[in-house]
Amino acid sequence: MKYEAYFKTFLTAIEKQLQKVLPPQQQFPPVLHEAMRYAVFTGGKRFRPVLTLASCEAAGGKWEDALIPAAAIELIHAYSLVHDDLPALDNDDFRRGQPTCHKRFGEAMAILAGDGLLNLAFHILSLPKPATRAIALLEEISTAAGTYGMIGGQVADMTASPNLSLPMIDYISTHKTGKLIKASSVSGGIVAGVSKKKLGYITKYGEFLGLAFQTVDDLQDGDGYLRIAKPEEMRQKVRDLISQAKDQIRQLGLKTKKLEALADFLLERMPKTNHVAMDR
Ligand code: GRG
Repeated sequence: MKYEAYFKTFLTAIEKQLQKVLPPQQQFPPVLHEAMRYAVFTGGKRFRPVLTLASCEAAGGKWEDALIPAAAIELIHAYSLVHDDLPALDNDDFRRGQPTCHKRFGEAMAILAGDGLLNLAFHILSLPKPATRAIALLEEISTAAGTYGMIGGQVADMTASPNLSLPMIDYISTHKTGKLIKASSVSGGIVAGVSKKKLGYITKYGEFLGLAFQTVDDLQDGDGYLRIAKPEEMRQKVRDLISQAKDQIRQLGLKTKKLEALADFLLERMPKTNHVAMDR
């Protein structure tokens, strides 16, 4: 079964939640909200929020209770893409087959739309009850998105020497991409109120999955690990990471099928042939 069909219920609920939390397009000042909505609703697999809902369910919670952190993480992901595409960073004209946010709305508006998305994410994260749950989510997600996570990884990537070492690529991959994916999984566990031991399995699952996600991206782009390793080595690394992720999650012993399927969908996305620029 295809990803979209398998996760149809989750994907529909995530779209509904995102529609609910984003200001309506007509809300003053309308251009800002149009740009924010453009960044969120022009495609995207919703991998991270699906992971949050599936993790909550696997941890014994009601997945509907995890819709707020799921939406918040997707808002943060959308902001990171808007800012990453800016001329000062990657300078990309297209994202998901459409003009990037700054190409459509101008640079200043794209910066502000990204800021709006990030702040909206933390606003909605303050809402879950009891307040201790909101605080745990805020701590996990702000750490993953900030200096100790995505931003740190992005800066390490920008400032690394061209002769990247393995520890540096590990740092970049686990921080730029891995931490937010780990936080997506952990947030589901937090909402379910899972034990410390079980949260440990969910955390490890998220870490393995996050690194596999970035390595698949490297195989698609011929970048990152592919700068120092052969594609077949990296394909084997992805298979190992997926298998380690599944080993962790099976120890939860509850409804783990969706998390296992999510790991398998990632494996299916791995290119079977070498990236042209990196063929060796
Ligand atoms: C500029 C604040 C800031 C952060 C930059 C995450 C990031 C850090 C930059 C995005 C660029 C990038 C390609 C990162 C690698 C992670 C990755 C593969 C992102 C794409 O995620 P998908 O595949 O995208 O989930 P969709 O379109 O499905 O939402």
